[in-house]
Amino acid sequence: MVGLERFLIAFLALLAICKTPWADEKLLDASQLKMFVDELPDMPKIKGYDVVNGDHVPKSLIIGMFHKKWKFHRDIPATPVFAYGTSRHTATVPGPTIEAVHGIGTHVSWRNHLPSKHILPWDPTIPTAIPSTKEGVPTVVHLHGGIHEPESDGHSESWFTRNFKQRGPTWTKKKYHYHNIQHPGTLWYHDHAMGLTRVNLLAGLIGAYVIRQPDLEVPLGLPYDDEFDRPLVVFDRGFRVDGSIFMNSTGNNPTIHPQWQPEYFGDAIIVNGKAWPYMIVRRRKYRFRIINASNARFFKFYFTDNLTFIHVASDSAYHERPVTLKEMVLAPSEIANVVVDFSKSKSNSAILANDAPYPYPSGDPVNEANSKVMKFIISTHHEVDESRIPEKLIKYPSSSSSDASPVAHTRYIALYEYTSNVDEPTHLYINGKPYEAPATEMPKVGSSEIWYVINLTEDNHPLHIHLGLFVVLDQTELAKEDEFKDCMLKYNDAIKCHVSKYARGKKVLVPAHERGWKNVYKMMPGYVTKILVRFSFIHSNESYPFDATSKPGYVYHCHILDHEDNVMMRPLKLIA
Ligand SMILES: [Cu+2]
Repeated sequence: MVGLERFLIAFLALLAICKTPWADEKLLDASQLKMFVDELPDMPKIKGYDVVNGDHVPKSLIIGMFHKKWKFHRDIPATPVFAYGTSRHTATVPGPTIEAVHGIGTHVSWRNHLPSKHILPWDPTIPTAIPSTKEGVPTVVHLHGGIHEPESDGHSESWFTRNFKQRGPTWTKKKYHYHNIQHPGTLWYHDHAMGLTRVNLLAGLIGAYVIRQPDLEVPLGLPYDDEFDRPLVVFDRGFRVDGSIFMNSTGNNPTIHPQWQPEYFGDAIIVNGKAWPYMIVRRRKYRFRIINASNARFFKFYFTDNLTFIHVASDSAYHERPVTLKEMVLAPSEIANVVVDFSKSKSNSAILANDAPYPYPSGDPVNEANSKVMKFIISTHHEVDESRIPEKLIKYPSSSSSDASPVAHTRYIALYEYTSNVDEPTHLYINGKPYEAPATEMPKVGSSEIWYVINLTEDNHPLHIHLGLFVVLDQTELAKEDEFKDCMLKYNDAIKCHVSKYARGKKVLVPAHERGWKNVYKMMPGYVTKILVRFSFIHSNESYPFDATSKPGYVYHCHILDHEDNVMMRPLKLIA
């Protein structure tokens, strides 16, 4: 036996030596990193307005994209990133938080200072922004949740490279105009360049944007100042031992798409630019604006002790009433605005944890690394907390189907995934159409529509609509899904395939905290999700003060960035 053991040890040692050239020895094992060693940073704040004689007035900002290094963790060497900031020196990952005021316009000149080559591998075989000179990194900024003109919406083909040297086919202007006349709430800005969104965000082009309306919000009594009202931008990343971001360079179907893979996941969970940070908090209420800025990872957040989330707003809009939750699922790009009352904690620390399988909902269970998000270290000192949770928040007109304006149009939006002969995904389409096919969704400015989103894939897709907000009405399982799918693959026509005959399965109630206005929602696999979409302001029902019908128009898409890039995205053209 001793001989056999010795043989086994020698064999395993040999295997370990031989293994290194095949395995990517340069990958950093996230489970080896110590958690909660970096303090949670607060990103720099930039005011999107000026104050003149006590009045708020519009402001012009210049924000650049810079190539620099960023420390994600005490023990990870500095990582090459692309970062937003007012200078290379002050640029951060995520970028600065822009604070706007309701009614006061913010103008931003987004400037590309990026190098001639990307820091991450990308795939020219999917529809991609490629400069004619093949030099430079195409970028274009989208303000997610913003209600503004098409020229400032960051259309995927309005990209530009360093110093605007190369410009995409729909590029129109250098300075974007954000009206900020919509309801107050949390938004975020991020890159949206055609076919490069997944790599540009992975590189770091992400930031929070808050629209405040103090006359409406201060009376609510919620935590509202810099110290107790904090954005938490959360995403997952993989690293190499040299500190660089790991992104695969070989696709699942390398002969079809050399690099593209259907979902990106990393094991390190980053909050405000630090892996598993800690935050020292006082024994009182804090408000967190949690933005899931991951490419593909869903989070099911919960606390490891008795703490709860008091959910006050979803995506960009408040709900009518607060909802107390033990756990909440956030898809990529979804935002939860929650209050956490640390005075309710029975201990001196709490861990914000995650339990969402990846891909969601039927992928791998979480592991030791990606099941933790951050740690709160709670002061033992009891204090008087003046902030409160009001019984009622903000009620917007038309937040349910019954009191909505008449529905102008009903649409069927089918989500498809296609696979190769080795059963690996090759691409995903909406309504069986490539992005370049002429616009088929052409809502009227000021109208409401009902969309039935039919998910014929095995994954949950967070569908995001630019410009419009929507209310999720219900989710109904498809009975005999295979039969229906066969018909859809043949005719690609939900009415011809009698969708109403199949959408008769289990009904899933929309959770209370997700019944308000949203700009992105989780479309369950094998279900039909019915949404009411509104193309006017939700707080006033008024139409837009800009021409929403102008070029280059808007888009709607899946917010799993790897899906969006290949190409679960369609044009959205508003008409008068
Ligand atoms: Cu998707």
